[in-house]
Amino acid sequence: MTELDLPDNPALPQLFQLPDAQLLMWQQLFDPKTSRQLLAHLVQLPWQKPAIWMFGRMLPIPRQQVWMGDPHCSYRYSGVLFSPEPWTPILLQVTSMVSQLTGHPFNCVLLNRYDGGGEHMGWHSDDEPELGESPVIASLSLGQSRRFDLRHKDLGCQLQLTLADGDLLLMAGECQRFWQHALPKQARAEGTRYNLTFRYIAADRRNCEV
Ligand SMILES: O=C(O)CCC(=O)C(=O)O
Ligand SMILES: [Mn+2]
Repeated sequence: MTELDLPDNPALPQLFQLPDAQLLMWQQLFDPKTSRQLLAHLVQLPWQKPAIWMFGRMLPIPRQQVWMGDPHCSYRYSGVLFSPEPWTPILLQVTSMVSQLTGHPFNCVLLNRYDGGGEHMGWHSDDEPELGESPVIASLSLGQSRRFDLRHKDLGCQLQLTLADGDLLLMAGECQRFWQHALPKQARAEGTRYNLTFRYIAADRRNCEV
């Protein structure tokens, strides 16, 4: 299978009115068959649990990941430089659909895999220098539903969302400058969840291997 049957006319997104951020969510983008096909593709990717700097030590991340994108899209994350896996035709197709739907270009994707509710991602912003001044991040969830939290860095307001199979969340505007987000542990969420965060790295912002 090299092509998915992707929706060409999805419903309009929900808009969240937040200070200092533009947040849009398209719910349940895929029919069950397409979602199963995409999951079957994701399972086959070369998942890794690299060690990164956390709490002053090199520790394995509490999830698995794959970094994929155009050849220049190296990405430095918590002290480690990741070189991109080449695009698979299916993920290139999904990326192009996400770009078309959101109106933003994307040329790389961080794929995360959470095997059960103990796997998680701590509070952070996607504000690495290679992503530019105001990064636009599109986040596609598949599989197990999980809670997703956002908090404003100065105002103290919080938002809790549930991200379910096929949901696409767009974090735009100044979201990465003023807000942090996290995928907390969730004891009863036993199934595997995949999340794809689409990003854009300009060719002149590429990382140097020094
Ligand atoms: O799994 C999620 O929903 C969050 C992923 C995320 O924040 C990231 O990849 O930077
Ligand atoms: Mn993030």
